[in-house]
Amino acid sequence: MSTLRARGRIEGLPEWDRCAVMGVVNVTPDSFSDGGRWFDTTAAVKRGLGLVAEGADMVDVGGESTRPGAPRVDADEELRRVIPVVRGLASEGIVVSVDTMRAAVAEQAVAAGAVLVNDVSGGLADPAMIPAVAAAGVPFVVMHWRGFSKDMNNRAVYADVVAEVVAELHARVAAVVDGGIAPERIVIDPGLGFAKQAEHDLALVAHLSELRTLGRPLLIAASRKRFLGRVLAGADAAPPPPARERDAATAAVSAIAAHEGAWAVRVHEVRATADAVRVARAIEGAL
Ligand code: PMM
Repeated sequence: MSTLRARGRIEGLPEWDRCAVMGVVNVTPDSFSDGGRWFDTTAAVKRGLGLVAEGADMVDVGGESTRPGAPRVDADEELRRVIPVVRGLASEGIVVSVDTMRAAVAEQAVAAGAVLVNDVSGGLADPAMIPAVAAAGVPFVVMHWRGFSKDMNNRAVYADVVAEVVAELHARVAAVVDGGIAPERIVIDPGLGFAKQAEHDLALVAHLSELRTLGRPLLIAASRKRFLGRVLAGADAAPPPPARERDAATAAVSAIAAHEGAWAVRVHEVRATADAVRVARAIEGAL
């Protein structure tokens, strides 16, 4: 089977002949890696358009920071941040994903033109999410998640992180299908950095083929995350570089993920990753 076919396709989304690039627009004052930079509608829409111009295939719009320790934002504020940006980008013909744990935000985002719901809790945070996505008939990202950001690091305890993440994702996919979302519309994501230490993230990236045994397209979101900071800091307790200096490292993961058959990678800076997935595609074509 070719990698292209193995990468999987998702009902309701365009099909790309390589790993797709999801650019990130965080409409938040406090996101882990780009917080505050796109915290107004006009700037956020412009940013999304810029990401597409640089080679993004879709844009993920979020209004709630999930950095470790982050408090929750209230639903009205999240709607106020996200919906106009979704509407603005969708009206330009962009494939828009909404990054939210709230059913109400997902529903209104779909009404505003979003075609994919990216829920970092995989439907666990809001019991209304799965029925809402099932009713909307849009694809759904099921990420591996063990609890809200404020204390998720306490849950980063694994005997075998790869086996446990695979088993927990398997259970979530079953629950999501039970809830009425078609299997052909489900994307899975190991949730790098969510209830995970650097060694857990590295082990998951090293074993993407095991995640692919779940039989669903795989989204990988390594962009600027702490584990890359840890790798770049080196061994002698030097401080990690700030998030914005982790884009080359992010592109390295993008190349690896594309080579391993990931369906898409989610990144804050698109240019290098757009090149990486195209190089991976060309190499695949030469096999
Ligand atoms: N990570 C963040 C936000 N949304 N969505 C998915 N599907 N997977 C992730 O790993 C993920 C996500 C946190 O990153 P950011 O706040 O730096 O964008």
